[in-house]
Amino acid sequence: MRGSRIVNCLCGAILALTALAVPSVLRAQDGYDLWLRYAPLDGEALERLRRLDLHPVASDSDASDPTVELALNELERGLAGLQNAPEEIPADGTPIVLQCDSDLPGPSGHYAVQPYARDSAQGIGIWASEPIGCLYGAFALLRALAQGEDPLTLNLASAPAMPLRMLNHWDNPDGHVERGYAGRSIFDWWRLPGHLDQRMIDYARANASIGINAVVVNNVNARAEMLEPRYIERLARLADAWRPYGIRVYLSARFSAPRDIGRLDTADPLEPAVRAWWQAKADEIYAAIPDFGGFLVKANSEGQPGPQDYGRSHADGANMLAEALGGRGTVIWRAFVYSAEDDTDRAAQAYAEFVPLDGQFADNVIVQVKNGPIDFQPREPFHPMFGAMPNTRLMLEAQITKEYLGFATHLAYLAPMWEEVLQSDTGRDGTVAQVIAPAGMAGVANTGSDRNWSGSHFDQANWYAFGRLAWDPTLSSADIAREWAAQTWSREPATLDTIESIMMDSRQAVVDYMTPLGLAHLMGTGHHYGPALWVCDLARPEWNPCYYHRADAEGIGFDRTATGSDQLAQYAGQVAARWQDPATISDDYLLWFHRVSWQHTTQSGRPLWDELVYRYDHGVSTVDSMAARWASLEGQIDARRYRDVSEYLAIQQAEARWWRDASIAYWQSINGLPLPEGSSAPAHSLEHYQSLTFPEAPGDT
Ligand code: GCV
Repeated sequence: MRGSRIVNCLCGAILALTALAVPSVLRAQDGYDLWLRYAPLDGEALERLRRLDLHPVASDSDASDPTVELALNELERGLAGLQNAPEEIPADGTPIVLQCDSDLPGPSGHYAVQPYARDSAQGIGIWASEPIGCLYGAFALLRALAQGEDPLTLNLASAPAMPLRMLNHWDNPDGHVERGYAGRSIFDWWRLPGHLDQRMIDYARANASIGINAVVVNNVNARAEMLEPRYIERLARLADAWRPYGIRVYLSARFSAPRDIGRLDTADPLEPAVRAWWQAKADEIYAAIPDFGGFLVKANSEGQPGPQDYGRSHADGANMLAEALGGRGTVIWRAFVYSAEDDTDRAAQAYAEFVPLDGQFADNVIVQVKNGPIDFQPREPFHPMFGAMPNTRLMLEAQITKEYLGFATHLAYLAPMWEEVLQSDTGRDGTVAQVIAPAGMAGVANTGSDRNWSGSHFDQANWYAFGRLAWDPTLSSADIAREWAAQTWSREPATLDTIESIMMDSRQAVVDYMTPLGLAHLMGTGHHYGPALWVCDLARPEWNPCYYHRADAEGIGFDRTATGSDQLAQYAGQVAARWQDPATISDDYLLWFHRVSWQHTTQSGRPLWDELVYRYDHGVSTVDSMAARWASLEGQIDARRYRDVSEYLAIQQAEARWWRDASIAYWQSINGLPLPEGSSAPAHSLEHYQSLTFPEAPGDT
């Protein structure tokens, strides 16, 4: 032990010399370490930490627990990084005492991190009532230290706001990721269970650091074979590896599995043989994975099988699976449904199908509802199901991967969008955050085999922010941005100001150059890359951009009031009242709920057509300004990541212009209006934009 410490000290000395040559903030980074870099502190924060000479210790009763061991290791690793020192435990100094079986009251995962003084000794305490709370507390302490905070003034008592903080991977067993923009799947089913890739550990650690505690490993467009013994065996290896990080595994289950792999001739949920099949399947899974979380199901949606194939309801289907799991797990049943046969407004269909079933779902069923009623658009009003099913646990589904926001090459920080939804008052049962508190939040993951995990350095912030908001939906998106940036990029206040400002402007910029004023779903068919506003002839009406914008020579927008689809009536009265009148509704939702003339006066005072063009121009100029702000950071951050982001921003600048020009060219072909004074004409003809094809676009189904 003594010998190895000496070696460590020598390594540390070499490291320290290297550090003298290159300031820590400029050391080469490839993004793999995410927000867990623990980059060396400097100045007073470093002095303070060195003076305190912190060292973690666990109480005797906790010491042998694997999760507590992870917490101790993480603290050592973090403290070493922050102090640019070797990873060794000092003999004395100030202890960080982990007490993980305390009687601190609170929900699973809660912790308190505070300094204490006992007799003449001082220390930092991490108190929790179970080991996972200690691990979360350790990460919280390191997060604070990484931002330069003084450990002796910390008071970090915290508890998760909701029990399930979940990632949904749309990863297929062959390694393709549906709507994935970061390479191939991180799950290496081919080499599992024999080989567990280190990435699986690094992934679990990253998730634990932001409180994520549940992972669905496969696509909701599920393959039945994921339920076969060979996959259960592989999943068990992952479950074993992730258990100490507090993560439970879930599977997307294909509803027709009893037929597909079970040799039954039906998957009717009321058929005894089908129920017995699922019961046996659940028992088989629990024999291998005692803490298996449960099933996520996409049923009777976009061609997936479901109970309606047999004339049964969503509740019949969900309750059958719930019975098979029993008290051991949860069925998460998705409410993302819209039907080819149903010609009512797509935005109204999920509510119409699910709200009448309120109270019919078993206790261990959660209904998972997308943030808005269409499909992860750059901006949607909150889904009207939130607050409308008081007797059903509802979970929010957000999309971390940016299917409709420019993929990984556009910088769009999504926390402001999620904050907007979470803070929306449903007018019935509190805010969306309050409605989902008994259940949780799921995020469609943006991870992949790319070295930087998320396809771009800034998309890591969306993974991070998702976890932080699921833990505490009252956090502000700006605070999360700064906290993430300080751990990921630099602690320099001016640099942080710039990065925070870029992030906070980014999502609205995307809304402005893609789908301003409440427009939606104008993206290219299938892959959803780039503008395709002119597509009007696809087989299913609601697959066409024309279905959503409804533009003609007179006007534009989707009338969802009583004179139109009346979908607005699905919201509580006070909410509907806010959006009812085209003269007073926020411009953000104008064309979502109303069809108005091109001359309609918007909240800005400008006529609609002028405002639309203004928004496009504003989106483009915001991206230009984001790129300029980023350029001002050259030399303030490491060269490789600086260049990666610069190149992506250049792509985004070009594509923002493309969106603006193609959209304006199309609208002009419909309304024949001249551009407002000062606005430049599109660079190309409409025919040019219409002729573009993208067979290489990633992430398609
Ligand atoms: C997994 C959208 C996406 C699909 C996705 C679907 C869903 O329609 O384009 O790729 O399928 O949502 O959420 O089920």
